[in-house]
Amino acid sequence: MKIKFIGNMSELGAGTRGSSMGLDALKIASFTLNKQFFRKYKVEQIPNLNDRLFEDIKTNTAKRLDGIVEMYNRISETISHHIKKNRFPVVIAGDHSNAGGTIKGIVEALPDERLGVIWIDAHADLHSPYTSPSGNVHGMPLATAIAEDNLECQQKKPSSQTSENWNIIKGEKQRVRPEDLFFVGVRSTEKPEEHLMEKYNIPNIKVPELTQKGAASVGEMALNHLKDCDKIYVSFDVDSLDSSISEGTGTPVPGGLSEEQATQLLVRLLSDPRVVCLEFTEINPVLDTKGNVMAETAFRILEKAVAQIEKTLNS
Ligand SMILES: [Mn+2]
Repeated sequence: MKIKFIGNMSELGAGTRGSSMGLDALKIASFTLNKQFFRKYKVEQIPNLNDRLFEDIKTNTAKRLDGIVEMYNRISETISHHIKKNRFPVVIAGDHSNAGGTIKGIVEALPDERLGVIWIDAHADLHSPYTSPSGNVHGMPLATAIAEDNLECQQKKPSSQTSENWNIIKGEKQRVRPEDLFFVGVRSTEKPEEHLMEKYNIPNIKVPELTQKGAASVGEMALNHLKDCDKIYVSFDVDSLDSSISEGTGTPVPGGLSEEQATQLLVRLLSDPRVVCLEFTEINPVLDTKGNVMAETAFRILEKAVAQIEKTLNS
């Protein structure tokens, strides 16, 4: 099995512009840090629809959802193709809405396997068009994975076109069971998301607890929690990192992980051969007030994570 790098620079789901530059920012970071990483790992790009950002927003409860429906298909086709060819996709994505397409692709490639998801993020990303205050779809990917409208907490009335498109990206059946989700670092949530986290008893290891227990043992906890899953997807939103490191991401939040904690956590998770895909997302150099610090930090974490994937694949 070999690693396959995939660039998916769609930023249709974000509320601020610039995460489509995340991969370029990582490449620049590799030059700054004098690393040959991207000489070894060539990146296959999924064509995006970011030109649609110049068009008016027609669907306020789920902005640019028509484009995101199309992206879900492009992403899932690419991801499932590589997994079927026995490759390990490492995805560098623009905004986090794309992760819903990645999950769709994994499930399409492995329809008989039970997929667990470890979501390392400041946010729960469990909103739907019925609950989202902003309408930004990067807050909704996990709701598509567990096929959840959350009507118990309904606050918005989407148009019929939005509901139709939402039903399309949710798919006909649930791709991931809610009990197979595991959160690390989630610390900025809204009521409707908290309702689902309680309802489904989704574990969330916040940073103080992680600091106390150690990042590696939290990784162990997550893997144990998903003991009944055949395969695991790890999604790393860089806003899980503490905002004092860098604000080079769409929605930075204080009280996050240190670089070392994120690295240790990912290395522990990726030592489990059940992990089939890793995604890094929401690096936004346009918002980075310190230069390219977010991408440089993410690059160092990525390099160690990928080294662990190589080790696990070769053992
Ligand atoms: Mn996220």
